[in-house]
Amino acid sequence: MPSPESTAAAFADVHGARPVGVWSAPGRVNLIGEHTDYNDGLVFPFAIERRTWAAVSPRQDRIVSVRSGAMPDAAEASLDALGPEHVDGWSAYVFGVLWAMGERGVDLTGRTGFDILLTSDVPLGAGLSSSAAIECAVAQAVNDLWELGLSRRELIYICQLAENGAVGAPTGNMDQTASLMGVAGHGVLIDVRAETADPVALHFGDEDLELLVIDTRVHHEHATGGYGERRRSCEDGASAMGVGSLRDLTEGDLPRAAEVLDDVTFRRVKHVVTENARVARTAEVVAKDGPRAIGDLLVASHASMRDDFEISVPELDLAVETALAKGAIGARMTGGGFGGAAIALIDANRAEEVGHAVEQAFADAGFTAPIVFVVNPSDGAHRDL
Ligand code: GAF
Repeated sequence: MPSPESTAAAFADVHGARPVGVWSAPGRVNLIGEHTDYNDGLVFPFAIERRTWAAVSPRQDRIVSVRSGAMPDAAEASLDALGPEHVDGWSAYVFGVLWAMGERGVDLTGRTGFDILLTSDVPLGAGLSSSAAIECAVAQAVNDLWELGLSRRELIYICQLAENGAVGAPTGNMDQTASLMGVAGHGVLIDVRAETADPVALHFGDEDLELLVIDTRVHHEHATGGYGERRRSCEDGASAMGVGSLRDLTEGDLPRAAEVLDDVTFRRVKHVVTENARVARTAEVVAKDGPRAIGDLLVASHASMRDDFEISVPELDLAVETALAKGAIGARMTGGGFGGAAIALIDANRAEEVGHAVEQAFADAGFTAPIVFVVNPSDGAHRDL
């Protein structure tokens, strides 16, 4: 597993000197609130202990040179040519952040570039925001090195713009918010419209609970495919209902929505409206009655994504059903869908049994073996060395 020190050592091996600093940012799990962020809604993720580290030193010229432990060849771009038309591939996450800084008003003229080396233990394509972890680690590093003094809120928007504009994935900003605002032991209750991100204690450990991630290894891409299509359905639904965004609707509007909208658009809208209500309820319940009381909300969220938003896949459904059958308090798919991971909230002493049961169920169904691991709510982006 990489660490700040191993990342600095890898940098020194390549560049012949230690980096001036190492920064890191985490992946995230979303506890509840899916496809609500780009609808101005409510989301309740937490940062996980799996992180991306960025070892960085300034250069004398205008080149940004990026190496990753996974891909040893350096990718290079000039600070004069960082836009989406100049960069592609995984390094777009890095160059995209610098481009987005320029788009949001950071003056890039007269600045010098960097050498960056990245390491990570956030699994790729598992729906745990490996991309946001890269963006946020780099944004934090550049903010410090160039002494920009940008707020975490501004870094969220910069990293979201990198994802939308440079990588081309039409996402909201849940992932970047969780990665930048995470607090150990807490979920981050995000109200996208109000631009707030408040820590809420989760108390999993105090209640002898663990949060299992079941990575189905069905890979998903948000730059292509169903994610953008779902987003357009939400925008069409809001417009047909005469509101600026689905955040303006409540469950009381659903009977009218059923009359106004076609069946598919109605079910997309229903998911988002009911999911916002479930997020608000989850935050209330976890604070008042503790995490054991949120199971039904997690289960209802999964059903809504499976039946109304239609973003689950058989592997995610099987992971959820098996975990629940083995006594999980709640379980649901997490992230954008069409693959990726499910989560299960479970008594710590049953976690291993549940993991084995899911592996067996996948083998019986002829699915690729899943990867099952525990995650803990962790701190957001920071400087390590
Ligand atoms: C992905 C996106 F990046 C987020 O912005 C969010 O929309 C999520 O899917 C679905 O809730 O992680």
